Amino acid sequence: MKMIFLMLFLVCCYTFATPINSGLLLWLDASDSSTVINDGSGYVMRWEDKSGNNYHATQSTSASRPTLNSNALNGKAAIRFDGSNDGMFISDSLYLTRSYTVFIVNQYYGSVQGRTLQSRDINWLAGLWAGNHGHYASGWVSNSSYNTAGTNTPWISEAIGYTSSSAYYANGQNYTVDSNPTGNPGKLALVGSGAYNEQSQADVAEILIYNRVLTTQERNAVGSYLATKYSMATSYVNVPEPATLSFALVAIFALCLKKRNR
Ligand SMILES: [Ca+2]
Repeated sequence: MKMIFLMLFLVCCYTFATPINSGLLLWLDASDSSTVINDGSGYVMRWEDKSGNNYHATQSTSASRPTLNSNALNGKAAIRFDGSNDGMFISDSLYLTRSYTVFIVNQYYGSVQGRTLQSRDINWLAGLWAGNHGHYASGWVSNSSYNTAGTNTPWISEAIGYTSSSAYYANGQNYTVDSNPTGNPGKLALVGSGAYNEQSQADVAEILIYNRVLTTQERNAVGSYLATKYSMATSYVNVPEPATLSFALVAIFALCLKKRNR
């Protein structure tokens, strides 16, 4: 009986594995309400970084603060921007250069369809722009009529910055059109607070940024974590890390031995 519980526990560990932590620079998660700080008037003044680096997103101008919508994106919470004058500044201390891997879970909820995650220094964006999802890094890595974002349709946008090339995935599928652009984003912002005041009626539910290019296995682990959480059908396939699997097998073997020797 004990064995069955242990095995069930281990299976659960795989299914709800935490995202990859190595190289994690920024982790914004709207469904963790303890990280979304209200200004007392119903607006979000600070969205706290869960990576441990304290690269919080903030907005000091009351009229530009977004709201927390607890049922925005497939029933999950997201930070909702009004499409008029909203935006947030991600801490100046986070200066993003290559290499990087950026995940953003976002959607449009209305007809004002501008940017979601962008640079404050150059023309760089990951997520949504002009009715599409895509990635721009001083040049389009991916944006075309194939990338129509729709409304109330969530996307897991994934921007990958290698040292001398780029890639873009959406919902685990490769949408890279041109791998040549290599802009370095530098300081970051949400929606209208970046280098371009291109407003969006958009929901941003979660952002994870790494200071390196994740392996395919790691990308699948993070992508699967997000797809499961937001009830999205994607191309991400979660394969347990070999190290985790070995640990699980050793644990089961040890328990069997212990039982036998009793
Ligand atoms: Ca506003």
